[in-house]
Amino acid sequence: MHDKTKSQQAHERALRLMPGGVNSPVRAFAAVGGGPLFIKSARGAHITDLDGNAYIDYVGSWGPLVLGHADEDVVAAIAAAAARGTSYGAPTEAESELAEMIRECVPSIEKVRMVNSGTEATMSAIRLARGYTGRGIVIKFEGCYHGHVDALLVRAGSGLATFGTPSSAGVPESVTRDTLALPYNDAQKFADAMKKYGERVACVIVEPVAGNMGLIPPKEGFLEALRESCTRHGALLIFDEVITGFRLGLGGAQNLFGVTPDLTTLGKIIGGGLPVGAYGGRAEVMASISPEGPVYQAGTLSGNPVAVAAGTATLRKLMREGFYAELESRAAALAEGLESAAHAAGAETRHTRVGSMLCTFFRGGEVRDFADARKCDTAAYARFFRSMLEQGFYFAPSQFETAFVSAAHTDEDIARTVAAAQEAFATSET
Ligand code: KE4
Repeated sequence: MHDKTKSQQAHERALRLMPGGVNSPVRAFAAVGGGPLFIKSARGAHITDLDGNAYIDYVGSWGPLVLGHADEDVVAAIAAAAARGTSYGAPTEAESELAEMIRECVPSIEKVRMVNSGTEATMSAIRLARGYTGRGIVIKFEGCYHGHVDALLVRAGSGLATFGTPSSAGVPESVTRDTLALPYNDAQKFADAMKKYGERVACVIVEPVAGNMGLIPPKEGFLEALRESCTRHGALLIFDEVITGFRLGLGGAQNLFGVTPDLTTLGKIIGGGLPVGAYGGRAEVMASISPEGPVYQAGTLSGNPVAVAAGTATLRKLMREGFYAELESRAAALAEGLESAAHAAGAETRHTRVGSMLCTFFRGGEVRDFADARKCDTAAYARFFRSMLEQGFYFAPSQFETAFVSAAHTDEDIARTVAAAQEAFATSET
């Protein structure tokens, strides 16, 4: 067993200072048991905890680190920018350079506004949709997570008729009464809702590839159905590409699936591990954003030169010829290895992969939506997670997340991970 004394001591100290001893809930390891690892450092595909235990990392800070940790070019760009001042609260050319790169890679983003997190991006995009259309209803899909935006912290009402009820304390019913949560991948239920409410719908927000209930790809025709109906009813289609943007290719999921949203939200990778979020889309829609238009949105550190430098340095490396092909082949090797390891051990699992995002669901049946995902044997996932951790492999501490492969993962890392999974599936009664 790894010695975790220092992490345990650090957690005891942190518990006296911060709720759960963490600054984001999933980090607390509540879903997998045992206390969280406190990290000392990371480089490439490797992360090291306070006790000196090293792991091959498939969390990658939940998606941003597609290059791996402490990429030397990204670190150098951060240092150089910081030496010129960390924030001016005034525009810089660096923001225009990053905006141009985003627009070049994601042509549907004719204009973009930078913010500091994915949550700010989705919160602002919804306000913009409501302001631009003059409508109130927002449609989202159960199991999709778009950050901790009040209006999106909703539990699906029973059936189609009832609107969302708050899924968090502190969110008043008044804030969620215009939010409708529907089953992901259910084009018929979506069509029924649009038939009933379409003319009152400001926007439909969706993860084009769902990464927050485990990894669930869109079913054939689902995204197209959202696009066609939004166009027909004058609602805006928002692709939340905070995870998939620059993860599934330079053009993200909208390019991969050939469906063009009206607005896109970005985060994670465009900050290269520093806090950058963004929302953008059709210029005529973005013209509603202050100071040009009546929809207010602001941020002290939005587009700050240090975070923008990290994002720009990252995107520049992603544009290298063959980057995604190499990433894809590594991820495919890992996914195939995990699936064959599970099969050999007779484990009841389902495996999904899109690009360098992958997931092992601990259940036998197909996983098409959140209702399916919730049937997973989360105790079996926890046993797998702990076995892999003990062997030196750090997966997400929850069944309802996605594993990420980075450019820093080597063929040897993948092979070692698969060998460890054979052990984990064989011994942890998964
Ligand atoms: P942030 O506010 O955490 O930067 O982004 C919110 C967000 C928006 N949209 C999507 C599709 C997201 O996945 C996220 C945040 N992702 C989670 C992990 N699945 C962040 C991890 C955490 O909450 O600590």
